Amino acid sequence: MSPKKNQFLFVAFVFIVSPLFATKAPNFVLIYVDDLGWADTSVRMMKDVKGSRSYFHQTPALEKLAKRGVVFSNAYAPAPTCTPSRISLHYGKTNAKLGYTTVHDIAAHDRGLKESIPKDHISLPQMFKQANLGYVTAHFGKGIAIAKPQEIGYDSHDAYDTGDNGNYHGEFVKIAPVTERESLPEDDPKRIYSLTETAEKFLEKQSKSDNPFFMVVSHYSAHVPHDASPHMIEKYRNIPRGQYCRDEDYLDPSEMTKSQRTCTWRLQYAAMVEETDISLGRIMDALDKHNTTDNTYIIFTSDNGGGLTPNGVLTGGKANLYEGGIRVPTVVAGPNMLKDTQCDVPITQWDLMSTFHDLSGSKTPAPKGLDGGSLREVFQKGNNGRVERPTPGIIFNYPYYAAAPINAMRVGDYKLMRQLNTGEERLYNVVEDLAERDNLIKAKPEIAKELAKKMDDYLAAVNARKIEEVYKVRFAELNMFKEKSLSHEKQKLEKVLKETPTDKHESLKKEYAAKMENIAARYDKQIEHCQMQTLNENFIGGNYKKK
Ligand SMILES: [Ca+2]
Repeated sequence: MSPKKNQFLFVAFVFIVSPLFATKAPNFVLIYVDDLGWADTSVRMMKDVKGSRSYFHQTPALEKLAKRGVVFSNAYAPAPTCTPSRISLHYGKTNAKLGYTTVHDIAAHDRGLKESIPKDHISLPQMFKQANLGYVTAHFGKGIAIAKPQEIGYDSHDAYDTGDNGNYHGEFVKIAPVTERESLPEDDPKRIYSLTETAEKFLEKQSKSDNPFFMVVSHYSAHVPHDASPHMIEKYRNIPRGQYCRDEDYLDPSEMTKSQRTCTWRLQYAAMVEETDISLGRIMDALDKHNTTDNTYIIFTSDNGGGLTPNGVLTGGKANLYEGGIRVPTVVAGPNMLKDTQCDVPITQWDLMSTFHDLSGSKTPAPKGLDGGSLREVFQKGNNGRVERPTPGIIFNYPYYAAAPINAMRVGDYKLMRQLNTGEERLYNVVEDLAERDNLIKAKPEIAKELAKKMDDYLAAVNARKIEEVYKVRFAELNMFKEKSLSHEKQKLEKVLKETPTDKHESLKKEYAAKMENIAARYDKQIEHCQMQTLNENFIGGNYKKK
């Protein structure tokens, strides 16, 4: 056999039998942090904006990831709170289309979305399965609230028997029964370390398989109640004081109120953010160890804007639609991506479904009705790339009954916000005016009109909830809760009366009458609060009196 022929046969042999020579579908690791603000990490989200990072918190692993990849300066969470963001990310569609827009979205209930799986929509893990490329999917940590991970198609998960993994799983070893609740050990604050170990084990297992994977590591950090390792808190006590730190942050925890210790203690918050970053570092190390870094996309981001420390130069935070509530720290690294680059093209988390579908190489058509576009071009070309979406912009639908209800839309450099109680509109150029100080509604009426039309057309097309409907359903819900509670007490009284001698009936009746009065008063207060909320004219906040 001639050497040439021999060589040909060898190549043919390797090509046919060795998976090493086949192009393997890439892996995806999504690190989803809870309530982490835009300027909460030590990575500048914008190279020329000083106030786009924290000068106190230290997140060296994210710095390393940023060097390996792209920092997205204009990356948006789908919503300003947890649940709607998680649902939108998982289905690649806007909250307006999915009909799930707020935490405890009562209006979603009669659309079949509450406590159930969104009907007629394909989830991320289901999309990966449909690709027929052998993807193994895993979800560890905080869930998506309306379904357990296994119910929306994840192969591997750490879901508990008692409902979806909610905030309590970042606090207790076991949730139910309530009497057996036990706090997580001191060395596992917010379950950060055990969650990391679960992810590491999954990566170890996958390293022995030829199947590509999609893994979500969904942190309970940095949601309240905050927690961190004592040694890490001490580290922050002993480094130069941070920009946002106050005297009270340097008290001994024994001198603090419970609320200070768990919700506002900024040394602890910094420590918790760093420990979350340690987790990212360990996952990056595990990928290196298994030689999978080169074929793995790592997406690091947050489900909504920061709720504690100010979001750098941005206005607002969690639960409102100023940039501080929706713009989130986002860093992505992976195969064929630019390195150490900042990309300013606006992106949102409902783009991830289209992106993963595209990058996986799936030949199965993408799920129907997606609102996102593939980020392939911006991953590879940065600001020279484009994101093609079927939807004409990034749209936020937040008809909330317990805070300022707002719809907003970002198109190009502009963002239009509309207060749903009053119809008042505000327009900002969020590129030139990051802090949204200069309302351009009078100066640029044509742009405002164009954005308003796009927003209204889209919302009408997807039959988005109107605020009036949301209030109506909320009032009905509160009245239903009130009636149920009262009737429950009444039944209890009737049962007790049957089991008790008649001479004690009068006092029992009085006791229950007082109880029922309290219950009624409690619900009446909530109903009154919601009534006042209908008068809320603000763009930020739940207090209708604030201007
Ligand atoms: Ca959140």
